[in-house]
Amino acid sequence: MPLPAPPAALRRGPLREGAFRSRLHEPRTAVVLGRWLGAAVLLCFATGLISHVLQQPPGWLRDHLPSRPVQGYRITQGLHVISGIAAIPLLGAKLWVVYPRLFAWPPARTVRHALERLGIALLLGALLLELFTGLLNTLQWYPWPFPFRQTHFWLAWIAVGGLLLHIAAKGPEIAEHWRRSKPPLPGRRALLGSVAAAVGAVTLVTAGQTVPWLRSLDLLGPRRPDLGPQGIPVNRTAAQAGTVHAPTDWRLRVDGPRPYTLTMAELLALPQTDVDLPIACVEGWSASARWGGVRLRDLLDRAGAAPGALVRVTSLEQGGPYAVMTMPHTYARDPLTVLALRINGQVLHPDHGYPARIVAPNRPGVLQTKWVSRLEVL
Ligand SMILES: Nc1nc2c(c(=O)[nH]1)N[C@H]1C(S)=C(S)[C@@H](COP(=O)(O)O)O[C@H]1N2
Ligand SMILES: [Mo]
Repeated sequence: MPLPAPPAALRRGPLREGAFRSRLHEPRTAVVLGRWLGAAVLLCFATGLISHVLQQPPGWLRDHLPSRPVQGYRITQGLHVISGIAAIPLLGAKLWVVYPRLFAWPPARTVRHALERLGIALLLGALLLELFTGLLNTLQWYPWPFPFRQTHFWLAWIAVGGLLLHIAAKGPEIAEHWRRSKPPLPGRRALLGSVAAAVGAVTLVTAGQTVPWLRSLDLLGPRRPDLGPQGIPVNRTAAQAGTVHAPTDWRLRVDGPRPYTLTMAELLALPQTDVDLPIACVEGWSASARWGGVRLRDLLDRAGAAPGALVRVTSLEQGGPYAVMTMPHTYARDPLTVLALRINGQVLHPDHGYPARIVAPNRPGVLQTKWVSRLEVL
């Protein structure tokens, strides 16, 4: 049954007959692109949840977060940013295929149709805002008044909820076009090939910010993981954090059942260890270094800490969201978790946290506290 045409006065622009001439505004192309986009969004969502939980675990999960695999967070956060960036050209292409339906007449045929369109508006709004805020976050640019992390987290649920409802509502149509049509529609392969090439290109020129063997192609990634003092990037410099001059009489204070303080010379006289661990920033870059210092658990044992104790780490930094960090025992007891005094054999640069910083395996960069002044056994 042909759909009614809009009233004569409205039959212009996208509402005139034959306004959309490409053959490719059709369901099979939408289904193929929808599958790719859906896969990217779901991967991005799952890895985003992992990041959220590692950074701010709910109470019941806190003591069960794994400190392995060592490169775990680096990989999941790398995939998060890669899949998020890939979703941008995929969403663009998908929207191009289906946008003529925006001008369907009448705008709502039935209540069900109206609800479906409302759902798509919600899904699209959430997804666009989510990808936009995420992309700007990789540039460390926060030009909005709302808190990034909570907004990004809740928008993700709206987007994925909307996506699942959309898939359910379109189920029969998706099923009908799931398999390749014969004969193939001219032009479809070329379109899909170009979209795949675009996704491949944006991935190749940005993934080098976290994938070492793609580093030389990292043309558009906001960070080069090998640029920065001592060959490692810096997110927040000592000057920005107001800790440029660590006090000359700096002491590490350790509070617990048997509190004590240590000078730098005393710290250096303790057994030292070297660990190879990455800094994996939530903003999408990561880089490995060899960190030298004292095992955190040795310092905690000396203070008489119980094995399951939670540890609070305080920075010299005044204020700032990362000045105080708590560490569950699964990280604190890990033999790879160190209070680092050296990076790649050199004394820490002030921007990397001189006099001392925390480095732990499988933890987001934001929790690798720099300029440490105090440890507390809670
Ligand atoms: N005290 C303090 N520690 C901090 C930060 C900070 O702002 N203040 N930034 C964190 C973030 S977001 C990251 S990614 C790492 C980066 O470490 P780097 O600058 O040595 O590469 O430090 C973390 N430690
Ligand atoms: Mo970070």
